[in-house]
Amino acid sequence: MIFRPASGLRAAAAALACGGAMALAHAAPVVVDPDAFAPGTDLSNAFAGITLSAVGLGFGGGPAIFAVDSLSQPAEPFTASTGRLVFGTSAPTFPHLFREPSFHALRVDFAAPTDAVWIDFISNDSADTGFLQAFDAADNLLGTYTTASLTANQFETMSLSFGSASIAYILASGLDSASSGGLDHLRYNDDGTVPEPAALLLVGTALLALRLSRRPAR
Ligand SMILES: [Ca+2]
Ligand SMILES: [Ca+2]
Repeated sequence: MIFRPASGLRAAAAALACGGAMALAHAAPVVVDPDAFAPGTDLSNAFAGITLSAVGLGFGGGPAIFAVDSLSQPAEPFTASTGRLVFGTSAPTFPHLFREPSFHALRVDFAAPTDAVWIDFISNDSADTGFLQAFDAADNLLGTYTTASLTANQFETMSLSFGSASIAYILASGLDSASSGGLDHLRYNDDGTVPEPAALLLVGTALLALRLSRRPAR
C-alpha cells in the first residue's frame, strides 16, 4: 500500500518546513565587536542599526564609547573575550572598566527593537560579577542576567531573549561597587527570530507531521 497524504496536509507541512528553514537561515546574530576598528576609534555611531553610549559616568569622561585596548591599560588590565579591543570610554583612569548601571554602564539603543542580545562580561580581578538589563521603548524592565562570580580574565556571555522583538535598549555593566569589569563582543538579532525556539519549532513540526502521517485512514 502506498501512503498518499492529503494534499492540504502536504502543503501545510511544506509551508511549515519552509518557514522553519527560513527562520534558521536568518537566525545568525549581528556581531558588534571593537576589534573591527583601530584603538581609540569613537564607536558611538560606528555600527548601523545601533547607538552606543556610556551612562552614569562615575569613572569620569564623556558619554561616547570607544574601542579600547584592554591589555594596554596602566591600571587593572585584562584579557578581552575576543581579540584585544573592548568597549570603553574616555574615563581618565579606567576607560576599559564598567561598574553598576547607576555608576558607569554601557547603553546600547536599537534603531528597531530586537528580540535577543548577547554580550561578554570579563572579570579583571577576583570575584567580579556582570549584569545585563533589557528595556522596552516605554522604559519597562524586560529582564536581567547576572553572571557567576568570575575570577581574573574569566568571561561569561550574558544573554537575554524574548518571544518578540521588544528590546529597545540594554544596559550592561558590573553588578555592584565591587564588580568593575570589561565588556566585549555584543551580538543581537535584527530580524525578529530567536535561534533556539525556531529550531525547536522545526523539530516539533516534524514530529507532529510524523504522528499525523501514521494515523490510520478512516
Ligand atoms: Ca573584542
Ligand atoms: Ca574588577
